[in-house]
Amino acid sequence: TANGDNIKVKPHLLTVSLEPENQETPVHFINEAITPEDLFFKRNHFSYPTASQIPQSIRIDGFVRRNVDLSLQTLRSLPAKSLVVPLECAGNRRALFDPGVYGVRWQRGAMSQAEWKGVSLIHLLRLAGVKEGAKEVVFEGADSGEYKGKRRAYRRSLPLDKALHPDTIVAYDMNRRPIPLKHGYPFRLIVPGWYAMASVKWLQKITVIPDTFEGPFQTDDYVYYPHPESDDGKLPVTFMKVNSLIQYPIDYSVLEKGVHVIKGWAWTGEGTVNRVEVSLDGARTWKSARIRQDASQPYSVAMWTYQWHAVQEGEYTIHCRATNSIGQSQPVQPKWNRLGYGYNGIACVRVKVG
Ligand code: MTE
Ligand code: MO
Repeated sequence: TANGDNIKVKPHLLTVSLEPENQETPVHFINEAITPEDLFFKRNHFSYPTASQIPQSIRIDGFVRRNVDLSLQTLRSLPAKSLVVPLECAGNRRALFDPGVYGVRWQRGAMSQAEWKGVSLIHLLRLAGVKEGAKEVVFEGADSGEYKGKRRAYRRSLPLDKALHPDTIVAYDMNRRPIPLKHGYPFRLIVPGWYAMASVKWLQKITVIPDTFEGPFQTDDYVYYPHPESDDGKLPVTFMKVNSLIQYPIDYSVLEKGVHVIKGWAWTGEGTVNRVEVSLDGARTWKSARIRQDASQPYSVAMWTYQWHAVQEGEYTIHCRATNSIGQSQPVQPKWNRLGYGYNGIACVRVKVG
């Protein structure tokens, strides 16, 4: 039985741009649920913060009873929570949109998964005392630079209910070690279920506000614009869409006749993955795959497998399709949008048997 674990390759991060540094994970070669640090994708809007810009503490201010400064030591002394959470860039697979769109030309690897440990944001906000009438919480990273003609910091907001969800955490560990510099050391917001633009790295300021936040990374970018020119019908990018990928076999490979364990990942930002189907006949008929997911980690990517008896020589197109517990499934063609977010079209690989 072949399942790809025996393929002798040493994968590497694929550089999409050097400055700022944007790199894809070789998703096909990650055999575990956790992506090792050296293969974790990177997505940056600016240069990395310099040593003197790295935050020493997090300030909580705005519409609160008292301002609070939290050091790493204080955070580590508070009750901790560990969650396995995938980060997927909203622009993952943008290069697959047809007609094409502008933006970083991500293929399939603008996603990775880690175990994040930190403190629930709600505990920290309680220390500051959120005032009645608060509406959103704004998160500021320590990185900044020129963006559309102005000097900008990376800032994003969350509606109060998402900010107060106990699984929204301020993380300090990634895969049981301090978060690496490039992934947000020393503090990073983790927003399970949302596309990764929400998970602000190098978190230095948390500001509670009584109105709605506007900013280039909130109300210009990370917005679905359904039309090529007008802004009509625009919607903010929030939850990850239900999605999946095939890790084995690899596109364009030749397989020996026999049993092959087709495998891959499936994930969703809302609900849980409750079905993965595989097609071996060009998406005409579908069969259920076996899903393996740790019940204690509801946000984790689900690993799926399907035993294929490849008895007939020939060329095959293998598709996979995931469905979540609220009945959403992957489309053949996802909704086109001007900035190319949320691509979750059904994926396929083409192989030859014999
Ligand atoms: N946080 C800050 N401070 N600056 C950024 O540019 N990029 C966001 C998010 N958080 C970003 C950020 C986006 S769009 C993504 S996809 C993820 O970080 C990427 O996280 P990673 O580089 O750890 O993979
Ligand atoms: Mo992103």
